Amino acid sequence: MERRATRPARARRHAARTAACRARARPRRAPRPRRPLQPLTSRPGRGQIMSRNSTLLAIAATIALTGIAVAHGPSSPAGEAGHAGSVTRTVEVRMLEGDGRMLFEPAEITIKRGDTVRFVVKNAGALDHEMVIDTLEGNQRHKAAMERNPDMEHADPNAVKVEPARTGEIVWRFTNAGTFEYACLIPGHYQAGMHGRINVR
Ligand SMILES: [Cu+2]
Repeated sequence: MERRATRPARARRHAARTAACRARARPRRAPRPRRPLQPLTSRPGRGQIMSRNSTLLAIAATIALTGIAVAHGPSSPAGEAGHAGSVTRTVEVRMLEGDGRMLFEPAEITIKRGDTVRFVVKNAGALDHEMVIDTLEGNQRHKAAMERNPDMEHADPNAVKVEPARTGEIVWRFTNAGTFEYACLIPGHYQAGMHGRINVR
């Protein structure tokens, strides 16, 4: 009985701690399972079994949500938050719009594994844009979440939102070789062309 009450609560607290992207953890909370009626005999009735199943479902749903939040934390296969004092390279990136397209310039960057890169991100367009560094799959998942929840705010070290005519920064350390992506996940922008490749070798 105690497990039932404390486990989802603990998972939620964990999600709150690890998820810089709070908006994602908030909206879909697993329904609180209804307490079974006091049984008249010691044998579990049908209602009690059903209730136990819904409790397990609720716990599974909470764990699934927490898993998403953890994947969104400061460290990912794409790397980890870098320290400003350890920057080994600076890369300038521009955000642009025009001819019905939105894009990053350059659209591809090659980086040496282990480098800590300071991205200086200038918004040369007329709209707000963001740059999110992640795996391709991570960005797709995140993009889908933002389509469901467009007001999502980020405080993640792998992302920066930049207003028109402003400059933002990301300091990121690339710990793994592979192909990663920087993308603007504001609904519609990725589809308009706003994504680029990062090759880490
Ligand atoms: Cu954008």
